[in-house]
Amino acid sequence: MNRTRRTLEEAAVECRQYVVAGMHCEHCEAAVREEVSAVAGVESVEVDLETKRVDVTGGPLDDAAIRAAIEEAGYEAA
Ligand SMILES: [Cu+2]
Repeated sequence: MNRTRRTLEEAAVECRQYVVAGMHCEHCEAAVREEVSAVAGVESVEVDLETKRVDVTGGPLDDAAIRAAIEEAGYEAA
């Protein structure tokens, strides 16, 4: 067990939250998930259709690239 290394790895993980108002069904969710998942650094994408929230985890995360990916899927991130 190497505690120091583990701590550094955990510190590199960040989570960003977006609200994507146009999502209304599983097709929308899949489209956003697919585009955002393809962004460098992204490890997981959680979509909540009810609250229109998209939680992106990974690191380092590029906010502009994630927003561009959401737009690429046909939606707009707030
Ligand atoms: Cu839809």
